[in-house]
Amino acid sequence: MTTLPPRSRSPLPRFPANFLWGVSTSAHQIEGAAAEDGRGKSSWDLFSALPGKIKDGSSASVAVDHYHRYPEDVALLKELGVGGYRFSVSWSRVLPEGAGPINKAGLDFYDRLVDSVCEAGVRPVPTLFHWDTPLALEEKGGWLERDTAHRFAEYVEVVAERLGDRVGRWITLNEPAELTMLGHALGEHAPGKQLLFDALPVAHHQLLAHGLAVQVLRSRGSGSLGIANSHGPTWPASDSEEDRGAADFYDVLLNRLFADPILLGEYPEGIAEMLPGPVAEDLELISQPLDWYGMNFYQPTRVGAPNPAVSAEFAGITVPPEMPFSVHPVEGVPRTAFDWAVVPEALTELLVSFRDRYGDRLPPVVITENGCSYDGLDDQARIDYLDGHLRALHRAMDAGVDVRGYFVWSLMDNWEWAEGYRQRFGLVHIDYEGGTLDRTPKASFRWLQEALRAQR
Ligand code: IFM
Repeated sequence: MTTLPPRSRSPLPRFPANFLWGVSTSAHQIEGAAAEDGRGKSSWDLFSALPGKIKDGSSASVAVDHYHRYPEDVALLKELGVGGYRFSVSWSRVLPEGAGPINKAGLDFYDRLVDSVCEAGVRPVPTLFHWDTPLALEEKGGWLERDTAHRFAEYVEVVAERLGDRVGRWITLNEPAELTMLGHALGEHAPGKQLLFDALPVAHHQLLAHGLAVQVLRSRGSGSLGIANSHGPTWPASDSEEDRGAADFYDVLLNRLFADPILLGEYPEGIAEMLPGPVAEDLELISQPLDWYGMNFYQPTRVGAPNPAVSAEFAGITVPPEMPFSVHPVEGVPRTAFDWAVVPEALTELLVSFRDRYGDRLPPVVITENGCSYDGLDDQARIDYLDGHLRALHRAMDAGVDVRGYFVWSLMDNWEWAEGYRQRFGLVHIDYEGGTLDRTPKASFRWLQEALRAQR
C-alpha cells in the first residue's frame, strides 16, 4: 500500500520554496558526557540506573557522544542540505539543580553548538524541554508540582538570554503527552510513576510551563514560537458503540488534552474539574497565540473497549486492565523494527482533522518529528516510509492545510529511551557494536539529500 518499487517511484511533489526542511534530535538521546563539565543529573539518569527499566540494560551516559563530536554532526547537517536543526537543551546541564546557579560550561556548550549550526547555514531550532527533568526538581515532586512550571520559566529566561541573539525559532516542550502517560500514568518511562489518572496534573503543569515559557520569550521579543505535541488519528476497532466510545476517549487523552487548551483555551469536557490550581486563569496563559503548531506523527492507533482477549501491547507498552480502552493492532500494513504500523495516509487524515476541528485557531503547522526505526545501512524501508509520508503531507497541503515545515526523526541513531540502543531511527548509522561511534550516512540520508536538492 505505501511502498512503490524504488526505481518506478516518481519524484516528490514540489513543496513551497520557503518550506523548512529539517532533522530532529534531543539532548539526552545524543549528548552523553553525563558527568562532565558540571552537568546535573536528570530523571532519566536515575531511571536508567534502576534494574530492568531499559530493555538492553544501557544508559545514555555516553549515548552517541554528541557533546564532543558535535562538529561532525553539524557537518552532516550541512552535507544533508537541511534548512533547520531541531535539538534540545538539557535543563540540568544549564542549571544542575534545576534552579539557582547557572553552570557556565553547560551553557557554553549550547552557545558553541548554535554558532556552529549557524555557520553551517542551518537554522537552530532548540526545544527547551525534551523529557529530561532535573533530578533535583524530580525529587521535590517534579511535574506533579506546580512549582516546576515556574522553575522552567526561569530556566527559559537563562537560555533565551544566552542564545536568543541567534535563535529565531523556539519549541517550548516536546510531547507532554508521553511524559504524562508513559512517565507518570504507566511508569514505562522516567520517572516511572504508575498513577494512572492521578497523573493528570502532570499534563496541566507542563501546559502551564509552556504558557509561562511563551510569556517569557514574547516579553523578550524572541522570534517564532511553537510546541512539539505528539498526535495521531485514533481509529475505533469496530463500528460498535463501545469501540467508538473508547476511541473517542483515547482521542481525548492523546490529542485533545494537549491541543484544546493551547488552541481553544479550554480542556475537553470533564477534565478541568480533575486538575489542581487556578485552571481557568492558567488556560489564558496556555492559550497565548503561537506562530506555528508542531506535530510529531508516527502512527495511528486502533482502539476498542476494554478487552482482555486483545493483545494489550502497544509499541512495547502494556496497557493496564484498569484503562477504559484496549489497543488493537493495525493490520495489513508494513511495520517498522519497533513494530509500529506504517500508514502514511494517517498523516493526511490527522492534518485535515486538525484543520477541521480547530479551524482558524490552528496556526500554520510544522511536522516536528516523523520517522521510523529500521536496522542496517541500506535502509530502503526508511526511504519508503519518508517518501510515503512526504506525499501524504503534500496531499494535506493540497487539501488546504497550511504546513510550513517537516523534520525527520532523527539525524542519527540514538538512545531510544526504554528501548536503549535497540531501535535505530537515524538517517546516519552509529557504530555501537565496534564501539567507535563512527557516523556513516545510510541510503536514506543520500535519498533525502537528493530529494532536497531537487526541491531547490
Ligand atoms: O525518540 C523519540 C523522541 O524522543 C520523541 N518522539 C518519539 C521518538 C521515537 O520514539
